[in-house]
Amino acid sequence: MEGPTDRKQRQREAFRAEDPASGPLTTDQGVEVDHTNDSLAAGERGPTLMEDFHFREKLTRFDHERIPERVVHARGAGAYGYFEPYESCAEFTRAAFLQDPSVRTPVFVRFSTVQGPKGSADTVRDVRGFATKFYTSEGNYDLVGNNFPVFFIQDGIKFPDFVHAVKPEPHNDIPTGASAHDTLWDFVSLQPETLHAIMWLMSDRAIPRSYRMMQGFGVHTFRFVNAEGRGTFVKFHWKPKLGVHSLVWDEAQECQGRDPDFNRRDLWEAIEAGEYPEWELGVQLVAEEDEFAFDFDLLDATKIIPEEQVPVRPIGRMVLDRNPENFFAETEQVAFHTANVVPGIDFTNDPLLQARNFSYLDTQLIRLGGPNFSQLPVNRPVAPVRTNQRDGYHQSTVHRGTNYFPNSLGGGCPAHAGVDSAAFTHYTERVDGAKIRRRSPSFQDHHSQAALFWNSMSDWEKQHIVEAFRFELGKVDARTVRARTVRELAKVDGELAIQVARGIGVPEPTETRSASKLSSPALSLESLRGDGSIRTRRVAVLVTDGVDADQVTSVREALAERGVLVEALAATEGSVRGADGELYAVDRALPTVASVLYDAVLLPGGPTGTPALTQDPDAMRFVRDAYRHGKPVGALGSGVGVLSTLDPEGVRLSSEFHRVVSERGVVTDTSPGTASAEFLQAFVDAVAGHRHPGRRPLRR
Ligand code: HDD
Repeated sequence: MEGPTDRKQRQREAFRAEDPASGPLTTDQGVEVDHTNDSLAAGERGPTLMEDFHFREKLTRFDHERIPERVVHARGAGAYGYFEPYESCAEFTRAAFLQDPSVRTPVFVRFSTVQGPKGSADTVRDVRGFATKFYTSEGNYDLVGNNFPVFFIQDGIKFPDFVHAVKPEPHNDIPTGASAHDTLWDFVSLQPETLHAIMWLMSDRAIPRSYRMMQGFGVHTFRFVNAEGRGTFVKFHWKPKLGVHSLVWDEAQECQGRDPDFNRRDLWEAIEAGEYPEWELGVQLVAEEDEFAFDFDLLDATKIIPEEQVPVRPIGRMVLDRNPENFFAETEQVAFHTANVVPGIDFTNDPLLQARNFSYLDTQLIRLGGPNFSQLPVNRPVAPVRTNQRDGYHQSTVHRGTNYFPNSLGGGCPAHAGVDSAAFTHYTERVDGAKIRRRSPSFQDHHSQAALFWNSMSDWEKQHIVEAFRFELGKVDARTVRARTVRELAKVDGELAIQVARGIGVPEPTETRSASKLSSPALSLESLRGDGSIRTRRVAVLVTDGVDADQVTSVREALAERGVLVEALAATEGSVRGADGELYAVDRALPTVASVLYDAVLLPGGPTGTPALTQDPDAMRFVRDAYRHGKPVGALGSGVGVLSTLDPEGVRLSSEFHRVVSERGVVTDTSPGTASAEFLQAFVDAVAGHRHPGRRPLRR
């Protein structure tokens, strides 16, 4: 991966004007401007003149630079790439982009948080949006998903209620980007259908390490339709090649201050460095005749189909390989819509999906100022567009000819597509029933799958969930809401409810049963580690005067070979003097960074020891935080001594032997000199393990 110097160079290039040779500054009307630093005035100290059309145009355009941000998912980051299927999916769907492995379909993906406004921090506890626009030969297909496979409500008519409850409270607009407040938990405790998604929200899935390291889900049951018109129910899954990894809560909170753009920057920098993120698209397929084979309703978006019951079948891969050139033009103006489907992909009667099919077009009309947003470059289909839709705000197409159907004066064009064509035909589904406003009884079990999720977690994941509930409910002022939530949790799992109750000062429930005995191992982060690659991980090496530079170089080289970004940090930028008397370059000064911005830390040694490190509070805080957050920590030679000052009991033992000791992500080797192959392998394995939650907790 490229180093910080290359990055700074690239950044400078990005700031260059589009084409410096294209000529001087002009007005919007193309009139050349010779002076934009002073407004036109009557005399050097006189009043500004109305006739300064350049001044007025410049200010007016500035005043109008903002458009309404998205009502939800306002904060996000996007990237372009491509999708290619592994093999033809013709048996199930006629969608052209899923037929031929040699055909690459361009995509644009936008990742987002939900609750916070456009300027909020990235690493909040929240659902992440994962919306993909496929520019297919048959028109645009949008898969507008999230990184959770379930949603908080079952019917879209409740969406405004849910969003009002989770958004900042109406009287003081607090909190920003957080769900830890009264109105959300009031809603949750009164609306048990939220419980399954709430379990996901309290889990580490809600604080992803990277957009590149999270799953995506279409959530709803959709329908594939093949060329014969046969339908098959389908659920979509994106699986990241790098595995699914999360932050820990303390770290996520600190990141909000240290780098509010943590996830956006990560995506941007990886793509700039040529480390293109990749996901596999998988489908769960259910034959139409098996619609009622489950103990939940396939139309209920608060339910998953456990992978152990219906395996996920990989059908293709997506690679993101290009950053947008202009955030506003592309990422801000991209307009997704669940009803953007192509022939071969259709809806089901899921009432949440049906509501979304109304809401997205409606929201784009107001957000993008009228009906012509599909002409914006990021939204424009690659398939030809021929409609009789005309005019409206910001029309940029110069239409010619007739604008109605049928016509004879325009030669009958555009005509209906022929019967054998690629035209979209809605799936033929028989529908009959009384006109009612009532939830189906098949949607009424709100607890079994919340319990299934809980049962599927490892011990440390359960621990994090309990701590998250305690944190969130601990911020709720209304005791009645805390108590009611715990009573609801007791219907999911008594043990969980008791543990939560103990942390928030409400009566412990007496019920200790669980709503389900089932579990789905595929849901645990333990089973989603990916291919073990450590590419793009960031490792900090703390250096001081007297450091063994050869040792650092050998570790750096070994990690760089594996695609890891290594940065040398010291009290100040510039360089330190190594034990051999040579200067060793420092990439960043410790006061400008923090352990939460790295995945692992290495403490090298030096023949005279590295006492300076233990004297530097920034360095010691760095190591302490990495240790507390369960990150891989490597220490060599006298670096082991630095580590043992933090956790004498945990590290002392291992430092007594001149050999490599690797325990819960702490890898030490007290032998002097170059790092051994054994140490390097153990450290690489620890980094691949990502997080080592079993480590003895350290106090701050
Ligand atoms: Fe939504 C945006 C995902 C339920 C109404 N939604 C939005 C985005 C994502 C999702 C990823 C951001 C798209 C972007 O990056 O521009 N939403 C979901 C998922 C849902 C869901 C996975 C449940 C399965 N949404 C949902 C419901 C409604 C909406 C039930 C309304 C009935 N969603 C919207 C919206 C937004 C939106 C108001 C705001 C901005 C936008 O559409 O473009 O229309």
